[in-house]
Amino acid sequence: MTFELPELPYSFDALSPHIDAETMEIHHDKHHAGYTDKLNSALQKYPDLQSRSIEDLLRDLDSLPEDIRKDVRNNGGGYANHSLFWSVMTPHETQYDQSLEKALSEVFGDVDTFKEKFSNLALSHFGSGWAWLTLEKGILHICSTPNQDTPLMSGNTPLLGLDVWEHAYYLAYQNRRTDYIKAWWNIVDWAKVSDLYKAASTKSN
Ligand code: MN3
Repeated sequence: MTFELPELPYSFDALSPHIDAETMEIHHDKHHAGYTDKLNSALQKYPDLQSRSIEDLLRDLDSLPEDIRKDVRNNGGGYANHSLFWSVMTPHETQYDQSLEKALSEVFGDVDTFKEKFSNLALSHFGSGWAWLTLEKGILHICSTPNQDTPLMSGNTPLLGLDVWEHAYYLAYQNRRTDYIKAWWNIVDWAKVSDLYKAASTKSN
């Protein structure tokens, strides 16, 4: 068994004007496909590992053979991060459910303050990486990770992730990461994030 590049749940131009079609096509068909291929080739030598889930591999990097650990970290991380990224965006208007709204308000004050803090984190992250909303031991947190590192590596569950690598926005926004982040909120799939929150909080209870 090998890992497969998930299909985008919408067309390349569906998220436009917030994310343009050309960026989506290159990002999915080249970048995400590249991480997928490189992950599979790293695992080729180790058929036993191919049956493990990507979450499982990333949660336990130290248990992997040293010669592929870095490749699984970078490309497995890239594989998992982008799979989540496509799934938490949508061209349709969505609403968060009450349990997520309540949890966000408990931690951050209200949803707008959460968005502001998350945006600031995404903006101030130096270089390539991701901004995250995670569930850690039943509590919502925001954090950022460098490169393709993922909260899964620390045993936490990512609920929402924003790719701040330049390849995610440079064609349309050039150096204006602020504008990209601001536009991205228009295409967040709150229904999906609410579902992920429910699933993760059921598991951690
Ligand atoms: Mn990317």
